[in-house]
Amino acid sequence: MNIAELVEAARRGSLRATGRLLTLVEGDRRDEVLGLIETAPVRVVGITGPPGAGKSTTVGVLTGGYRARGFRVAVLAVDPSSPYSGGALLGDRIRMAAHVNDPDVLIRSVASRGHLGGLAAAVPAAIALLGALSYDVILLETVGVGQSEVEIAAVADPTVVVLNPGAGDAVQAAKAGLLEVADLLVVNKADRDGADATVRDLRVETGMTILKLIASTGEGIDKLIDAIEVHQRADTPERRAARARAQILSLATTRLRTHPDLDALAAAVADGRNDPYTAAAGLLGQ
Ligand SMILES: Nc1nc2c(ncn2[C@@H]2O[C@H](COP(=O)(O)OP(=O)(O)OP(=O)(O)O)[C@@H](O)[C@H]2O)c(=O)[nH]1
Ligand SMILES: [Mg+2]
Repeated sequence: MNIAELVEAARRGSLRATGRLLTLVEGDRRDEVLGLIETAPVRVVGITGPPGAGKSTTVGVLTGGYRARGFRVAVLAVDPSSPYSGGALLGDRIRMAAHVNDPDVLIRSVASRGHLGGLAAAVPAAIALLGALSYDVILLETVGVGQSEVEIAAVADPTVVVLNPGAGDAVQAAKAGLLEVADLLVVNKADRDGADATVRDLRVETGMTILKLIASTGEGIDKLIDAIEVHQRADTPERRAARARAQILSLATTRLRTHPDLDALAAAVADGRNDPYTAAAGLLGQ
């Protein structure tokens, strides 16, 4: 099948064709695919937080909640330590199993290595493709440990940060800059001791309203979906422009990092033949 045929098959609902197109946009045929599709607006919900906070479990129950509302759902798990296929945690597998045979749910792990331009370049293209293929919502899971390649806040609206009861999580989140990117803060595992204290601490620290969630039972998920909805309805041209600016900068930085002249310019600056100001202007083609 050529790309046009793949797009046609994906439009008719073939998950296999969609998967192959996603592989193409992650690689060196991105522009060919993007040239053939008409972009459509799609909601992107970012789910991030420390390892093990319950992000995948939250994504699982969110998927169920959105399906119950009639939405088509795509899940992109970016560089997960517990991928949805292969070595998935038993809990993940059971929770996502409800959706595995649902043609209106696509679950995809975005690999972190070996792709042109890295993840930062692959994710916006995948989002554009999925929007064109009439998905209503994309759930984007990334581990927020401070050096994530993807600036999730640039593509997601809202960015939901998932934390757990206990002082350690809030401190770690603050250190990793997670509190700054959070549009919504969730204390998951609220069945554990200390949830209310953590909610109070986070409220004092951020001034935000904190949602409590027990993702493993789904308790609190409707409130989370409602809060996501309220946030999306409040979107403004300014907020869209801020996200677009961050995306452009992220893509431009990725390109500059792999610029063919970078090594030669660096060598010239290192041995004094050039100065970094001139070299930087040269890199930007000025
Ligand atoms: N007690 C309790 N356990 C939970 C809850 N939500 C998730 N868990 C458990 O926490 C563990 C980690 O959950 P995951 O959903 O895999 O967490 P994650 O943030 O996706 O983990 P990584 O992708 O590995 O960073 C699993 O054993 C879950 O069953 C909850 O609300 N309460
Ligand atoms: Mg996970």
